[in-house]
Amino acid sequence: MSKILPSSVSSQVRSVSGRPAEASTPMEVWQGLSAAVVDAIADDWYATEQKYRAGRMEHYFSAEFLEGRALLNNLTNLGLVEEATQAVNAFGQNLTDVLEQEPDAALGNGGLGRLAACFLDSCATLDLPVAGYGILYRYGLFKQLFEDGFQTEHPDPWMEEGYPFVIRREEAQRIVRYNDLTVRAVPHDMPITGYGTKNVVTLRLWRAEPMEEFDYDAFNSQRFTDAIVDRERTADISRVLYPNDTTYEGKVLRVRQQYFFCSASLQEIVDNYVTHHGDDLSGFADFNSIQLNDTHPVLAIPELMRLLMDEHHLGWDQAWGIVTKTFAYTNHTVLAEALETWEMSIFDRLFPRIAEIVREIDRRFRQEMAERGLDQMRIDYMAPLSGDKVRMAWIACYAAYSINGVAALHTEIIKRDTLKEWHDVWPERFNNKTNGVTPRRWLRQCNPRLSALLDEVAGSDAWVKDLSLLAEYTDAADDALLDRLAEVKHANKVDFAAWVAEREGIEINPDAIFDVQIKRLHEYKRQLLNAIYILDLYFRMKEDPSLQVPPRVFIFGAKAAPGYIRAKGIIKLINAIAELVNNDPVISQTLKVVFIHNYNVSPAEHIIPAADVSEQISMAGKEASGTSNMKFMMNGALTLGTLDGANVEILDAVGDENAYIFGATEDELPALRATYNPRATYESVPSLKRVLDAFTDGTLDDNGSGWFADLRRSLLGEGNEQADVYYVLGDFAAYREAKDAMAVDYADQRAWQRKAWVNITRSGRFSSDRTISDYAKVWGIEPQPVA
Ligand code: GFP
Repeated sequence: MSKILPSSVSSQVRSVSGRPAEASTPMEVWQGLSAAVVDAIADDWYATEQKYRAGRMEHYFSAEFLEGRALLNNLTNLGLVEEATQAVNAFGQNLTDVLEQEPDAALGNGGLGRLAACFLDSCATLDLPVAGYGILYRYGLFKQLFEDGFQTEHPDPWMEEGYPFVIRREEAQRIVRYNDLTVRAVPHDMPITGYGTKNVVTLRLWRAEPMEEFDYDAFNSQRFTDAIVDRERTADISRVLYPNDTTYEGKVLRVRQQYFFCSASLQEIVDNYVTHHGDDLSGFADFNSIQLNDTHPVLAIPELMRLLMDEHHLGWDQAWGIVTKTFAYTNHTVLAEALETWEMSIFDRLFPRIAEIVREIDRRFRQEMAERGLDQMRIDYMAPLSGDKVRMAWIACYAAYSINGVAALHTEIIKRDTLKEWHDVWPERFNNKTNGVTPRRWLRQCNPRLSALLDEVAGSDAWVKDLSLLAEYTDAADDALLDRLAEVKHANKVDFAAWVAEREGIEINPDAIFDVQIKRLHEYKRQLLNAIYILDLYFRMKEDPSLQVPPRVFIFGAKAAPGYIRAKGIIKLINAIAELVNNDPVISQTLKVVFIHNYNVSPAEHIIPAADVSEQISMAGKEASGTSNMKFMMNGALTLGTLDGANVEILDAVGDENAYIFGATEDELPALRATYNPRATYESVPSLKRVLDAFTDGTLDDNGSGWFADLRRSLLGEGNEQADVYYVLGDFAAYREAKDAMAVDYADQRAWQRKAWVNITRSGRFSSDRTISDYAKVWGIEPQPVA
């Protein structure tokens, strides 16, 4: 392993700042140290790329890669943390301060994008020939602030000050053509290092740039705005992560983005094939497979058809034969948004040739299904085109050689419901790939204390590359070890409390139970259920001051999609409850509510090691997998959850006595719902009425927005709207019982620590290394370590 020498760090810092390293700012030191890391891996990165490009490769297409910070992750993977500490100490700087300078690369919304990032880490660690492809968004996920408890959104220009881990490859640019615009796609590569290996995976992010900087003639004729019109239209393509697509123009932009990175990536992959194997494309699928991370990259299917037919002169049947051996598709949710549909008029407007190919896919699909004997209704349901809509998921299912869900229960649901018709025709295409998370970032790096303890217990760091090794030590939990574990958790909680005090201005008690729910804000994830519990507990304590309640801190982190008003209402509600609880002189001695603003990857790294309780309370059947549940488990928090997504498998791994499971199950819900009356539940479950009435009786202030009344209405129903779609009130009593029991159990610290230890040591199957090893079998790739 090449080592970065202190002299290399200081000279990199000097070249960034133009000053002696001692006089440079922490930001300049971050830049210089990062450049030194890139320098240290450059040869290995190049060697990996050369090796991979010559053989069979997997290409991971994803509109999102939620990478977070890179420097500490790279230092951890390369075993350079000590050396970097010394290098910066040598000129009077402190590594922690330096690391805090780094912006998060927030090129994703939540679980789907973070999963892609964990996957690349595992591919690198396992030496697997994989590359990632996405978009270099200038603005990542919006920055969230709270103003009067309301979420406000602000741009996140994450690489404006320079970002050494992204390297522009001008020479590898491609041209992407739309009917109304031609643009350059310029790749920017991010090295993804693995743990204890020389292999470095490439994440290639495309940036849209104009063919010409500006229109010189227009500028010279003082038509300044006209001169830059095309430049701005082009820049729009890679400007923001998720343009608002509620309007037609927003949809056009979103489709443009999707085509942009698919076309550029495929052009490169096809060219690479020709370079290594000649221009007979018939063997393309022997060397290339492409994983479609959700439907966002599905335009790659007609685009590969176009490239094979129009540029490489294959006939339809031969091209389709290749396409159907190339693509695999992952479904991440059963919610409607996973099944993207676009107006055909958008395709006609942007790329008539792709539109034509999609129509031909549709025609042939209908013919093939008729030959198979499917009835017309079913054919109409499954066909790629429906009226003026293109159904992207259906194109994916038709073309993919493999279709997977992301947890066992979710895969069963898509086979049974969401993609049933497809499963009926091609059952062999379906398989499950339960998600995982990388133990490098989510344990080794974010929880150094626990990591050191595990090294000691296991006698080496081998568990970092094979987390299943920890299972051997489940029974090693004697009193001495559990004392150490308790010390680790307590120290993490003290650190976290200091971080919260500084960042949010709220004092919390490190001896309290830290009860955490961090994930995108969505009604199905039921942050509202958690909020209702807290308000109920508050009223119970007000009513009976002698009630014995252990100190508890309820911690939230979540962003709501800017156009999702009800989700924003839930944020405002939780902030209002926080206001009420935290300002009550008596109650606040025992309870605190903290909503961490601008939740992102790096806050998660502070929160997770300090958590006691992991809230995974989605309505059963709705959370495809969840991945924070796995991160918490690895760090010794106990799951309080429904039998949903990967919670089911977590329960299976740890046993009933080491998790707190409540609520209606997915197979019980249809019958329960048939007779469910939320209003009756509200009337009959003790104190539920009191809580919901507090939404609107002046106890909580929504600043006149009417949002709390809307939330109440969403639960109790009014007019034609279906009430309590996510069964919040239905599950409330069971949730309260489980959560109360958990708080009581916490008092027996020894028993609690034992449960935490079981969770940690049984988390092996939730390492993304396991997930990726499973995918690698489907992809037909083997480890390719560089010498
Ligand atoms: C989505 C699903 C999650 C799943 C991830 C990764 O993430 O259940 O774990 O994808 O497969 F909903 P979010 O959009 O919920 O963040």
